[in-house]
Amino acid sequence: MPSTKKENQVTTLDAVVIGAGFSGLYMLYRLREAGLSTRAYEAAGGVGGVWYWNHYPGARCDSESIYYNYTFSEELYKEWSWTSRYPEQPEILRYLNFVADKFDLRKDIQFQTRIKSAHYDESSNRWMIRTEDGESISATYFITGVGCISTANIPNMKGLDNFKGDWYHTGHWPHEKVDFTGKRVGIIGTGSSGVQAIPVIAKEAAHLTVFQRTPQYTVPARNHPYTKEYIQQAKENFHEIKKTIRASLAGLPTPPSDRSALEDSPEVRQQVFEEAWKEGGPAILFSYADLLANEDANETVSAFIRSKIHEIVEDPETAEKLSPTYYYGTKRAIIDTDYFETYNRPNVSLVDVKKAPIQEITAQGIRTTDAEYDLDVIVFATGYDGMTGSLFKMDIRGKDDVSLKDKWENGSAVSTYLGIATAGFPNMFMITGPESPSVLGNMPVAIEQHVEWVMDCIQYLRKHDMAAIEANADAEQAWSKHCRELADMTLYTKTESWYTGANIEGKARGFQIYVGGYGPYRDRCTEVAAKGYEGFSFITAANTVV
Ligand code: N01
Repeated sequence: MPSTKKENQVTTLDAVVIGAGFSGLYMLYRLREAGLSTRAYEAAGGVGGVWYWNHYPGARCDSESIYYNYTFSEELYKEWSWTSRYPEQPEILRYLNFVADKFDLRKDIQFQTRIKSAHYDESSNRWMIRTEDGESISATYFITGVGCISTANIPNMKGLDNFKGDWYHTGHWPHEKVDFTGKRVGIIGTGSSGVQAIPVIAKEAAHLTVFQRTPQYTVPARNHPYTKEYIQQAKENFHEIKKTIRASLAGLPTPPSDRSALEDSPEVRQQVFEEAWKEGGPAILFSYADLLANEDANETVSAFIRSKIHEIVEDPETAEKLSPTYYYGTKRAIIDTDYFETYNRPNVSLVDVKKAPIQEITAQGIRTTDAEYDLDVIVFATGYDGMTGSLFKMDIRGKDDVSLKDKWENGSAVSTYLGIATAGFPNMFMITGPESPSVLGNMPVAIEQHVEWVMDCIQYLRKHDMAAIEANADAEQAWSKHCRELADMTLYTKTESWYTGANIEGKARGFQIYVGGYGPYRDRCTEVAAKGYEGFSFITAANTVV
């Protein structure tokens, strides 16, 4: 439903939810179920969040589908049947539309509406939220479900406006088919998106040139269709699956090994890695306990994957160019279908743009410092301004008119309490905000935990007749410190990646994700609530702080 100009209208609601992806849909469902007047605002023309926009060729989830869904409703779980181990984007989008229909959510979602600002008014303890087309909404609770990786990073390359061909970013892919037949295509970026798109585009294009800055480790997904029996078994095990993934470290049922990679002999280790390689998916990352914590342990798996690259890629020079040197897993661990094999195709070439950087986009294509490449289409698989990008797109202001962007010093001083709340912004809740475990696992599990915690908190406020809740500055500082200390115990902070903000020009560096795992994080959040929301203050209806 396109919105119309509504400049003078103020809608009054109990809660406003931003986004209609996995987070927004479930939050809306729970708030409405609890009897709160609620509306979700969504910039896209339909539900799905990142799965609405990430329509690029080959887009697929890298968590196994029977776990990559909601588990709050047994009925929903049993009504939906996934078709393959790793779901394709169109199937995930169909699933989210199915959820929206089943729970009749669409009637409370305003599509094609971007939120411009959200300002907290201390005298009334309410948020005033404004849309880009001038509508104002006054709400008690302001809840962001904007996604951790939803603001596209289109590098500021000289000359893009002059390019005569078409160009696309993977995260804003058109919904109509982009036809690469007979075209000379260039793709920039070899992260999760590039690694998925490259093999598919290569099959269609006349020629594909991959502009690679950092080579990537990726392991075979070994995707396959599910049998009816397998799906049936998952449905029968619904309660067990739900319990296991909710208590797990990464929202998946496979428990990570408790062995060090250095405890095994090279022969045993090789066998362990070979088996994980054969199994596909994330198995290799979980094969030893210390792969992300110990440099020598990490080198064992990194070297194994490099040896596989040399086995698969026929041209030794290309294989060498494709071989990464950073610590495996410290950029997002990728799973693929025929990624390295694609470089054996005669219509694919690899350009190392670390060695010869891109100088400019010309009318005809891309010019690097040592060559010019004529192209009909350029695909930017250049990622996202993660964690804070989508929050900063809105002008969010808390007490004393302080903006979130200023409080967090444009990203260099992000601090939250539990990744859900931040001091000075009462009644604002972030679903999978910075300093929550979010992207380091199977997202729907993280999302459900946050939504349920927020819902319980709101119920608590209503039951105790409290106007607002606010994170305390000292609790927040302690949480942020804890997050940094945990991250520093891992290898994550030793690699430049979007996790550390290093992919965005001028963005401050810092690892803004809780690495302690979903299960322990859930326990901590539950404990905080059980202790009467320890670390938070309450504002009474009479506007006193208790
Ligand atoms: O983005 P990325 P993504 N010149 O930031 C390169 C999730 N996701 O969209 O590594 C040249 O990982 C950049 O190079 P470098 C998942 O969490 C999940 O692929 O910075 N190159 C890199 O190669 C993932 O982690 C799924 O040196 C430039 C690439 O672009 C996150 O989204 C699928 C450049 C960006 O990689 C982001 O993944 C897709 C420049 N100026 C995404 N700027 C699944 O579930 C950037 N690059 C499967």
